[in-house]
Amino acid sequence: MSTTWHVLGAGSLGTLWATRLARAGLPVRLVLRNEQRLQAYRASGGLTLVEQGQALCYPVPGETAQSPEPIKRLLLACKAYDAEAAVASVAHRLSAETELILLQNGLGSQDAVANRVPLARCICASSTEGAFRDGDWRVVFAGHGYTWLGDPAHPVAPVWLDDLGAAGIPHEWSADILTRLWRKLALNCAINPLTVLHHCKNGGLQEHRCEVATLCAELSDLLERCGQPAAAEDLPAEVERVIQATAHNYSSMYQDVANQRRTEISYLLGHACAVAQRHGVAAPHLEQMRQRLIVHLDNLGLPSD
Ligand code: NAD
Ligand code: KPL
Repeated sequence: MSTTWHVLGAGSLGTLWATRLARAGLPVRLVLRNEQRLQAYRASGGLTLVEQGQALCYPVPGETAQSPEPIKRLLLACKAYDAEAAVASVAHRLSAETELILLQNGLGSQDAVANRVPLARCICASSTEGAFRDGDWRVVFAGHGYTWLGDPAHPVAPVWLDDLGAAGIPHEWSADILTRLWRKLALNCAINPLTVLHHCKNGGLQEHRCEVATLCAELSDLLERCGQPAAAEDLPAEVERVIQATAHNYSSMYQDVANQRRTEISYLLGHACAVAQRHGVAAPHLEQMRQRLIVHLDNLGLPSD
């Protein structure tokens, strides 16, 4: 009998994973915040995945976080700023046998979660898949991609990666997941805040090459001096490549701001600036960018933490 996948966070990525796992016949349960959310979910009949214009509903069973049953495998699919509180809400159900898969972008939330549940194994993920919600309990699979998974504390891959293969979730076990997370964080720091402040698509940054180059130089220096030299390799060239390849897209932070949603600033630029300070690395342009972004978010009435 396969271990049940408990999925906490019925948003874009949580639904994308839950529906594909369920479609493969694997046991999945959706963990909801409270009884009210559970009743609303049950009334909807299940989770809907829209793929290539076709919508299919999967009746994944739901439960509340407060339920007493033990959790052996937990996919934490909320935003970085919600991760610690979300895992705390199910802490009474976790044990030394529990494995957590952390889908959060950026850095900082993974350590916060691991400190909350020191006995459980925490596996970090970095994903280039794309999905968005187009209604309650409904998600559109917008961009095919890849998910890298790894455990900074333990290099051996878990056997349940087979479940991901069965579910058609493209993935790879990564022995250097921290390098991947730092590299993605650096890309996000070089691109996302500037797209918000210049109010442009990623391609619009071709008009702001100097600012991008300055941020890349500080990010590369920071990565090299905080023990992540591999994440710094050819960073400016990759940032340039991503800007070109995604020229017609709006960055995820731009979309959050445009939709009046809280951003993950503290786990991206905020984390980079905090680490720079801790290591005594000068990063004046990153810090200035963070301050400008905070003022911009404050002016829009959005949370800036
Ligand atoms: P989302 O906002 O669509 O979904 C998060 C869900 O978690 C929401 O439904 C929210 O209500 C729920 N949640 C939060 N706290 C909870 C709690 N205590 N109990 C129960 N539910 C709770 O977010 P998302 O877009 O799926 O992003 C999740 C993470 O994945 C983020 O860090 C994001 O940056 C990253 N990511 C997203 C995508 C994407 O395409 N959406 C791609 C790559 C990475
Ligand atoms: O991941 C991204 C995002 O928008 O969050 C890219 C496309 C790399 C831009 O930083």
